[in-house]
Amino acid sequence: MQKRNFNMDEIRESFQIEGEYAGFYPSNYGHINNTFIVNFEQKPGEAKSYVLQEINTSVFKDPVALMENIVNVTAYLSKIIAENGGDPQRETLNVFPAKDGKSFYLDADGRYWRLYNYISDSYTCQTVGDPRIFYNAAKAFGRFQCMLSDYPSHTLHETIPNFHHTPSRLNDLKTAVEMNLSGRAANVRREIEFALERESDAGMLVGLLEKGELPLRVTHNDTKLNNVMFDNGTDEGVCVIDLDTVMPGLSLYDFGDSIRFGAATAEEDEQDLSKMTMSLALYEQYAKGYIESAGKILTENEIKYLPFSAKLMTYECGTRFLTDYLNGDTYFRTAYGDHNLTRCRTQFKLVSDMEKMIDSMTEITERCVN
Ligand code: GN1
Ligand code: MG
Repeated sequence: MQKRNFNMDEIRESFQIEGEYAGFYPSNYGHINNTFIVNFEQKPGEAKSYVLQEINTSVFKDPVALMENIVNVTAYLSKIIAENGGDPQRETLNVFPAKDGKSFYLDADGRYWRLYNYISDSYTCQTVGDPRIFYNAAKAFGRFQCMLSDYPSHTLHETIPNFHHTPSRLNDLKTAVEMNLSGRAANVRREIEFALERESDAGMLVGLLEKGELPLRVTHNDTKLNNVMFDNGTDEGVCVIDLDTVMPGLSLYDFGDSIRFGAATAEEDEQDLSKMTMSLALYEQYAKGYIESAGKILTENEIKYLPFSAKLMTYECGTRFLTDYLNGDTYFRTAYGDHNLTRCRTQFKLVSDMEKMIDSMTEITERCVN
């Protein structure tokens, strides 16, 4: 069914928000959901902002279960933050219910909407300018990991099954090559080869998990730099956002994905591959911040595989971009025809570079532990 344009008046009136409506604007940095900032004036001239999101239901097939996870996890985080003397309205997302008490509003076109607090006096980053920012991001994700370390993981729904199960991501690629729905397979032989040649890496972490050599935790699973809000004054990471994929997982998924995105010297869709590599200096900042904040809960094996996880998560992400390219761009939002291919190429360039740097990454990690 072709969806009509949504009606912002109807949507915002469906939530319990105090004050006079004062307009909205789109804020789309992610590749998945549709995000808007909506403003309300509680007193004349004093606007309070909220984050309104349309949940992408072709990616998140069970939005009700997804919202149940988020309500429970954010309530849990709020409690811990308050107990530690923090401010739960700034240091975690909070769900504002719809007027019918549900955690979302379902509109007449079958679209799911949710409303969060806006983290005031803060900003996001698409790339690391100052290395200190990356160190601060690591501390924020490490803290997030620690706060959830006693959360009962079996109570969480798996919002996307096998999300970081790298072997099944590789299988998805093989299926996409076979189906060749977009007719593009012949143009990307080199990229397909690159992914297939690394098949033995794909099963490494899930293999260790199955053998009980890595612990299952509650993890964020999408630890891009732009999923941390930084304080305008101190540049500290105040709040971790984008909680759709908070599920049982490996701490290494979170560490690896952060390095993939934040230690890269160019954006995910840089066309000039010569600009794309991994910065060892940034790797060090992140490893330092993450080990300082989460080191106390990490096992020896979790530490040991930190460098490898960066390579694996980058490989997995590149494989997903390539799969989507072959499937005709149905998953990630794209801005031009070869956008997913460009993204795949930056990721595979990073993988090759990380393979050359793995010994240095290991040395740095050991230095951060001691
Ligand atoms: C998506 O929504 P966003 O942009 O934070 C994707 C991640 C990928 C990332 C690549 C639910 O994240 O897994 O690593 O794009 N999220 C989902 O930029 O698939
Ligand atoms: Mg996301």
